[in-house]
Amino acid sequence: MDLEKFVDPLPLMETIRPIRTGKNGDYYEVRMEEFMQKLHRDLPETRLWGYEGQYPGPLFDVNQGEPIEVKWMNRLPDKHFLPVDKSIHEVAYEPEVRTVVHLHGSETKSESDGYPEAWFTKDFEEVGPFFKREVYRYPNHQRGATLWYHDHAMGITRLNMYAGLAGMYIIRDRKEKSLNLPKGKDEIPLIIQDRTFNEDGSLFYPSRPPNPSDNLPNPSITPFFLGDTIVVNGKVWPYVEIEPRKYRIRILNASNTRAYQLYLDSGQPFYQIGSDGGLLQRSVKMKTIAIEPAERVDFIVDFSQMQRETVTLKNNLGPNADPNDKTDDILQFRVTKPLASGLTPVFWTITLLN
Ligand SMILES: [Cu+2]
Repeated sequence: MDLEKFVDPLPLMETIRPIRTGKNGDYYEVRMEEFMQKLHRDLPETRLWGYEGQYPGPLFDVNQGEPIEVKWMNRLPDKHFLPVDKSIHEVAYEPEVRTVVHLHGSETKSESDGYPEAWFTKDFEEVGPFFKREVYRYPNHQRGATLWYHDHAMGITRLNMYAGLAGMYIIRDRKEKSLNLPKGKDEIPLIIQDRTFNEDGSLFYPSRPPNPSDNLPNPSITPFFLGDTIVVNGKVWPYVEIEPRKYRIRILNASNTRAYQLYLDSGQPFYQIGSDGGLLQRSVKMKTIAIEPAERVDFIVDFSQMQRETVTLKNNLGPNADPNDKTDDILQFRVTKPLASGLTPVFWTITLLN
C-alpha cells in the first residue's frame, strides 16, 4: 500500500488512572479487547487487539517506591485474526487465544512476571501450567526508567504483539525530578512499530515464510517479518506540531523484528539522557541513535532556535538495502506553534547527574 506520509497528527497516549487505592497500592484493571481504529487518513479502519480499547495501550506513569497492582483481563474473541501455527511449542490442544502480560524491564516477582506459560484465556476460564495469580503486583522500587508491557503468551507472542498488545510504562524518581528536564507537554513518549496493511485496512502478517518447503504446515511460523509502513503511537507516519523549545523524547521500539538507526534531517544532534535502565550518568551528544526491538531511548532535542521549520525523524537502517523500502521516515516535527509562556529549561547541556 502506498500511503501518503505526514498527513495525520501524532496521537498522545492516554495516561491510565487507578480504579482505587488499596493497602497494596493503587489498583488498576486493564481489559484486552478487539476493536477497530483508523491508523491513516486514507486507510479504512483496522481490526486490532489492545489494552482498554487503545492502540497502543494506555500509558502507565508511576513513581518509584509506590507499588501498584494490575488485573490484566482477557476479553478477546476466542479466534485469532492472524495466522496461528499450531505445530510449535505443543500448543495444538491449547485454546487458540491465550494472553499474558510481561512488564519488560521491571524488577518483579516471578508470579507477576508474565511467564509465557502463565497464559490465561477470556475471564480466566483456562490457564497455562505456570499461571499463579489474576492480579499482578509491580513494586516499582527500581530507579526511574522507561519500561513497557506487552503480550508474552507461549507460541503466539509475535501475533498478539502485532495485533496491538503493547504499551509504555514510565517510572519516575526524585533524582530525575530534581533535574529540571522538559516535562508535561514538553515530554513526548513515542512507540515506533512497523506494520504492513492490506487494501481494506486490515493488518497483513504472512501465514508462511517465503519459499516454504512442502512439509511445512500452513499456517507456519514466520518469525522474521518486516512491515513496510511505520506506525508511531498508532498512526502511520504522523506529524506533530511543536513550539520552538527543548523537548524530551522517549522512544520505545515495539516492532517485532525491525531495528532502526535514527537521525534528524536537520543535522541536529540528540542529547541522549537515558536508555533501558534509566538515566545515564551524563548526557551524550549523538548524531544517530540505534534502537533494536524492545529497547528504549530517552533524549532531548533543542528546537528553540527554529521558526516555522520542519524536521523529520529519519531511519537509515533497512532503506539502505532496499531502494523500495519507505521506512526511511518515522515522524515529522513541525515547529509551528508560538512559544507559550514559561522558560525553556536551561540545565542539561553537558552534565546531568552527580
Ligand atoms: Cu519484552
